[in-house]
Amino acid sequence: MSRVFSGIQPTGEPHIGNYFGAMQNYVKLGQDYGKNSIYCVVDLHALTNPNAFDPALLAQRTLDMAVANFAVGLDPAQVTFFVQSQVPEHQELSWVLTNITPVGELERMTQYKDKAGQLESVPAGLLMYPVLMAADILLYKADTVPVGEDQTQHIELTREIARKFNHTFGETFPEPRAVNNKQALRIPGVDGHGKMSKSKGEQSTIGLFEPLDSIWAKLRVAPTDPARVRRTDPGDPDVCLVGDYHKLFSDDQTLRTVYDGCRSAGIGCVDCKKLLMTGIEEHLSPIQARGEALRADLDSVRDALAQGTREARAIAAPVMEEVRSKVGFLRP
Ligand code: AQP
Repeated sequence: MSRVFSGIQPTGEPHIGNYFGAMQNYVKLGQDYGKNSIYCVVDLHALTNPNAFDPALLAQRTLDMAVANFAVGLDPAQVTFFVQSQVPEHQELSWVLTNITPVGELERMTQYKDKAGQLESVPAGLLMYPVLMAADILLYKADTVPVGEDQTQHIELTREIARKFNHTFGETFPEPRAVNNKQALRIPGVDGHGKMSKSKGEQSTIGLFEPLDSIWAKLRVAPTDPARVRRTDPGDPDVCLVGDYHKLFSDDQTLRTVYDGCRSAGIGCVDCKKLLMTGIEEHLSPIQARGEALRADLDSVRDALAQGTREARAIAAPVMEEVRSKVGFLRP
């Protein structure tokens, strides 16, 4: 049976990179796979970030992340949506997989090298992050994983871990494949410094629930094609993050206007950014309104998560039992 799995970290307000890179695909796949599309807020993963050591904040962000996913269109009655730490089988499978994963493979993961390079003391959990991610996916025998391009290497490793387990203990897991949104492989940060990322702070992100005036304040000063020194200089929208964002938010006609206008110097960067703001407002306003309605009824969000946990455990428990038997843990 074909299944979808993906997770999102409660490490801050979700941004348009998370939305176009992953969450939009959750909604699309949810329509086709129903309860076999399984999504979770990965709070265990969030602990690999030392900034998450604030118990009240972690719980709040976990709930906020559920709200965000429901606000963009995921229907908890249609899909399976839950919180990772409420299904303990994730950690149990992770431990088993840790023992068939070479440390060298983990040390060469790009995300590990990037994040570890910024820390004075590197938590072991950061190195183990991809093993826990493999456990998340394999626990549901998922074969389809909607993620941004930054996770492709981790999915490759998950495939290797599945192969190794199957080879060692007998055929058990499918080898999952990543599904990307080709338009949003790696959305750049609005500050112009690499990938948009929650952990880089608000200067990097356009938040899904960010007030429009705050988004405009960032966009107004966002770097554009450096070749456009004067208003009369032609530019290249393909090397401009505003051009990248237009591809996500603007209709075909606006896209043509700004692309042709930039190349011919017929439109200035400020006007180009104003047109982008119109698209952003059209996209984000309904999401923000749904978010507000959900926040006014958090009890129903909690109920939906509790139901999601029951549904997830109903799938995870027999798979974990199969793993325990295959590995040779004495059964009662
Ligand atoms: N800039 C991006 N462009 C496209 N996709 C992105 N994703 C994240 N940033 C971009 C995708 O969003 C999903 C959820 O991400 P995550 O929260 O689990 O972790 P992440 O990839 O590490 O995202 P962040 O925002 O950069 O979080 P922090 O800073 O907390 O680590 C994933 O599918 C990811 O690919």
